[in-house]
Amino acid sequence: MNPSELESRLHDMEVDGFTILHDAIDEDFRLGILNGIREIEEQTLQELKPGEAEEDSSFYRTAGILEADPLYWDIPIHPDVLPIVEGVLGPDFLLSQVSGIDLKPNTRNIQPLHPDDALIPLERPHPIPIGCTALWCITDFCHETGGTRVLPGSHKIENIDVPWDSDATNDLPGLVQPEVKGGGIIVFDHALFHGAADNHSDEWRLGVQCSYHAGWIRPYNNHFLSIPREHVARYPERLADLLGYKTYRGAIGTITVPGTNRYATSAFRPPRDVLDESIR
Ligand SMILES: O=C(O)CCC(=O)C(=O)O
Repeated sequence: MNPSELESRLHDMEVDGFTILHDAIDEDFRLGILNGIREIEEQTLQELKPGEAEEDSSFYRTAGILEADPLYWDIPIHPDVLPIVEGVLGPDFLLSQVSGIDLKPNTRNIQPLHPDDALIPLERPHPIPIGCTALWCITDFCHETGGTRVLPGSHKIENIDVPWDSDATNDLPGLVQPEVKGGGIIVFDHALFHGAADNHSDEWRLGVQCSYHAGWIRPYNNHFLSIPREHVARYPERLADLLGYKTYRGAIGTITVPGTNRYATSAFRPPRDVLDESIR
């Protein structure tokens, strides 16, 4: 990406809270991701729980894909995405999570508008960006297929004036649903209000959500690399918690393994599980 394009992309990120890279994914790579994630879905989809019907869920989430196949390693390091993310988050930003999100066809898949940093207890608007998502459109994203809706400029507002989970969010003035062909990438600030929409088409709509957060959102020491897990397994539980073997509110700091779940959940495990394994 040349410097003037980068400048214009960073201007979009600053003003609108998002930018769209059309035709950014090599076609063979796009097809590899499409077929690969569908294969993981087939192989790892969780069994229905007692009383649960397939119709109860509206999309599949496939987590842990970096460990599923080296094919996916190029997703977080896309050469056009990285400078945009660095321009927004600063140096040494980190990968937060990578997962597939596959919307079922002809289903009410609408997702409440939300910012991806909703769990971060900082007042909005944030003084500086906390994270960015690169949403890879593996199939076409548009009105028909349930393409992501975004509220331009909403990363800079204190809040939207309707409850996040109400249908009223669908009528917010200024809400747009950009048309992005399979092969495009939507990069947005985590504070931007956005959400998937109903897929009215006969095809599944696959995206890959690749999220990054600012490099300073971590402890000074890297305890996971500094202290062998087998040793931590003998530490007092409270100390292990402090080292990071406990999630933040059950959601931040989870373990992911390749796997597909229904709804919006992933194959997440709390980190304490690995300590139990170490003791066994
Ligand atoms: O798949 C989409 O269109 C958006 C997904 C999303 O925003 C989320 O799962 O947090």
